[in-house]
Amino acid sequence: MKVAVVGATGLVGTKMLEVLAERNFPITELVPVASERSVGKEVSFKGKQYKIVSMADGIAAKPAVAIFSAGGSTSLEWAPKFAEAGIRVIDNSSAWRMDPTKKLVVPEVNAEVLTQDDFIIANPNCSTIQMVVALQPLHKRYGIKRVVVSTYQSVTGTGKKAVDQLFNERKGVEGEMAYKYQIDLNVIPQIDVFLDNGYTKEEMKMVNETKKIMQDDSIRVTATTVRIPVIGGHSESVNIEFANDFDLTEVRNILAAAPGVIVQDDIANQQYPMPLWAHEKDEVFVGRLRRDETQDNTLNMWIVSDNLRKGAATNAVQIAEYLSAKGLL
Ligand code: 2RA
Repeated sequence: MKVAVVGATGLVGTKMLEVLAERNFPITELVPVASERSVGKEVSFKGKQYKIVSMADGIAAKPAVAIFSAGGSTSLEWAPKFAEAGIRVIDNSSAWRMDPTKKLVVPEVNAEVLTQDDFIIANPNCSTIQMVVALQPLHKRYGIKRVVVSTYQSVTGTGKKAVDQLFNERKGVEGEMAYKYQIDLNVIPQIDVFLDNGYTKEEMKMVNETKKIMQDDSIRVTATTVRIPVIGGHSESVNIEFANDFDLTEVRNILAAAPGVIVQDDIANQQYPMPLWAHEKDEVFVGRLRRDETQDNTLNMWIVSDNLRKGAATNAVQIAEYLSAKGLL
């Protein structure tokens, strides 16, 4: 099958190529697509070199699927053109996520919503993906009323410029700033722009996308998203109020059996999820499971996942795998 990767030179695009190769996605030909300034350059995939092509040539190549990670404005302009040519688009930007006519998919949670009519499919925000993978099995069993989440997000979520800023600062070297402030030895309680309600766009993505993916507008979510000087993945402290009481051992067993989840929860041996261990893995790691002793039916947990993988590239490839398995590619 011909597969296009649009934005093939970015952090996520590069990770998409890695994941497609690792998971042996049935590719007969790769069509790397990027902006005009990258056309003609080459990317390596499974030991072969492929020349980067323009958007128009990407469409002309007629891939079965195009996985986009090229920013919202590029996706708004080009995803419809790929779709009109009969190419299914899986888009990693926020452009289509809250469009009521588009599906927002985390395969472990709601893959069943996908149909043959879906030609532009939205990949959720990284911080949302890792949270709903852990929330869904517990929602099914106990019913979630409210979620309070604080995130500790890797600079890789911003992109290469932010990673460079962190390591330049660490080396004491002047360089381009991805953030308004120093990030090394600091945390920045702002991801994306502020909205009229005092929340950031990132925080409202977690609020709104969670409801759409879990198909339950009754779930109340409030979020504080924070950038930290880490590269291995995003971490989240999550407080969940259920409609019903729960048994902690049962919670641990439900999570251990949940698709895409690995429980790392052995405080006697100081075993808990960390970006250090989650980096370059595809699972969502859950630990620090404990009852919130200040409120009935309420659980605290800690969730870590590699935001470039399950938070972006791997989730997108898993959507493509689902489409392929259903004969839709
Ligand atoms: C971030 N979740 O971490 C956003 C976009 N990747 O910056």
